[in-house]
Amino acid sequence: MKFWSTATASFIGLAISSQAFAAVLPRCPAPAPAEVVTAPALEDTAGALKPSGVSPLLPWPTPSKAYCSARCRPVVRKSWRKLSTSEKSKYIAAVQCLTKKKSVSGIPGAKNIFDDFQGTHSEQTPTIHWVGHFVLWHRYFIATYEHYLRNLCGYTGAQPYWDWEYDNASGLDMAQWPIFNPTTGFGGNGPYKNGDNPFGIPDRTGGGCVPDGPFAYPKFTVNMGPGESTGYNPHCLTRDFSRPLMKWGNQSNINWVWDTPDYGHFTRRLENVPDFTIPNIHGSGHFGVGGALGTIGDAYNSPGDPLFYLHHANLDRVFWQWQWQKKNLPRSLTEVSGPIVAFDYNNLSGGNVTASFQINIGKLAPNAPLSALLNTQGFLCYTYEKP
Ligand SMILES: *[C@@H]1O[C@H](CO)[C@@H](O)[C@H](O)[C@H]1NC(C)=O
Ligand SMILES: *[C@@H]1O[C@H](CO)[C@@H](O)[C@H](O)[C@H]1NC(C)=O
Ligand SMILES: *[C@@H]1O[C@H](CO)[C@@H](O)[C@H](O)[C@H]1NC(C)=O
Ligand SMILES: *[C@@H]1O[C@H](CO)[C@@H](O)[C@H](O)[C@H]1NC(C)=O
Ligand SMILES: [Cu+2]
Repeated sequence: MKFWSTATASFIGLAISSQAFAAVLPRCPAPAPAEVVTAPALEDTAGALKPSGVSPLLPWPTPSKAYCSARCRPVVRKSWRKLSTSEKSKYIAAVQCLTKKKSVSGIPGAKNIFDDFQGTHSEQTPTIHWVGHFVLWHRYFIATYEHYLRNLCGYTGAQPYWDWEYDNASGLDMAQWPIFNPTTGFGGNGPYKNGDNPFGIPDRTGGGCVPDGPFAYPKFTVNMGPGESTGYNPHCLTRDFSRPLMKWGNQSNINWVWDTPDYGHFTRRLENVPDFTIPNIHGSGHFGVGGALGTIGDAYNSPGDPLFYLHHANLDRVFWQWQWQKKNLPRSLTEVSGPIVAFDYNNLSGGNVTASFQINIGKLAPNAPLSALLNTQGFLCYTYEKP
């Protein structure tokens, strides 16, 4: 089964201007020796990291001016459930701030920066899933969102993650999980609504507008979608809990993804296959929360649910743990593989990605080669709290 037509890969990389990339980022704080890891030589990627076409709203450092090198302390991403109430509300306020900043992407339906992220994902959906660069495209996307929260909206924390494997193991029903709390979290399920369920999502329980929390309509609107159109179509955030699919996000399924010898096999297990009878941890947050009618279950518009960023941060953490704790560095900081064309695992049409393969997230950030994104403490600048 297919979630979208693979023929619609219409994203076009734009040409490039670099002048906006002056050093504007905050100065690095004092080093914290315990956290320091030696980054691979950034010269390897110098010149390869080109800003794309248009000046992004916020500058990124060039590799030679990486604002966070081995001398610098990365921001530490924490689990949502471990944030204080005040930290949670500051994160939510920063997300709300993004929805008030004028759009820069040129995507037709995008009115604000939050929409720019959703629209950028939507435009590229057919070319960034079931490919070798899936995990690094999403890593860059989340890091850019974190960058905007911090540098455009005054947020001083790191992007939090949602460790669904912990919530699942807690024994609480998902309606009780802290992430869905209407006061200190992202609000809960939508009311049950009849609707199409072409892929046969099991036990769907919602589908209507999320009625509570900070992202209830009309305080918050999803401005594009559903589906592949990026035209302006403001509507409510929807969720459609499916408990059987949410359960995919458990520790034994993470262990199965970790039990892989190289990058290509790792990323393939992370996504697994688009089949709702076969578990995959990437699908847990998308379809456990989004079901058939929920925003985060819409392959194009899933970033329209602010939870997307916490779900993908957790997948990124699973990747980070595999890189740093399960595998031999520096191999996991240099090696990439997997198809350029979606599902082309036999290399019939497009070949495999290489380290110089460019990730493009439109006007939100400069293009970056995969080689610059493998390390979270080089061009990027974050790490994860030790579990
Ligand atoms: C979490 O996983 C356990 C074990 O698979 C399961 O028994 C439990 O029902 C799950 N919890 C939820 C809320 O899905
Ligand atoms: C995790 O989920 C898989 C199915 O997706 C199931 O077979 C396995 O028993 C679960 N593990 C735990 C620890 O709940
Ligand atoms: C392409 O990558 C896959 C892993 O995703 C690997 O198994 C395969 O050998 C690679 N093919 C070539 C020709 O390098
Ligand atoms: C993919 O296959 C083509 C055709 O056999 C081959 O020329 C190319 O080198 C392969 N590329 C990779 C990266 O596997
Ligand atoms: Cu995606």
